[in-house]
Amino acid sequence: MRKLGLAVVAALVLACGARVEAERGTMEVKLDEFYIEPASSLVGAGSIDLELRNEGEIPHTLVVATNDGTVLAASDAVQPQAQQILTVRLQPGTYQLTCRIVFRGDDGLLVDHYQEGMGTVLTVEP
Ligand SMILES: [Cu+2]
Repeated sequence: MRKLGLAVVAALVLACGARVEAERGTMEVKLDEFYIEPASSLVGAGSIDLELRNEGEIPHTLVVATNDGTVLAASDAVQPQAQQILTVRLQPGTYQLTCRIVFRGDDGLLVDHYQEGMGTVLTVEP
């Protein structure tokens, strides 16, 4: 009976392990005016393909940076309704996901997507 119990536990661990690995490899990140919405704010360490999906009406970017400002990965401008893959390798810790589009409008006022709300924190666990 004890052996059977161990086998069941081992099977569950293997099944869960495979599922977690699959989820760690890819994550959708929605971009819109003016927010960044990752499918999860918590991912496992390693290489991850961020599937950027711009659901807004203006271009956006995604920059992945450490808390001291080191940029680890940055997308090109993602056009409205377009998608782009941004691959980044992450160690355990916390990272800033931001859109870095900044421009001065015709009225002379600065528009900074980050200041408008396009910033969120991604936590990476071992
Ligand atoms: Cu933006």
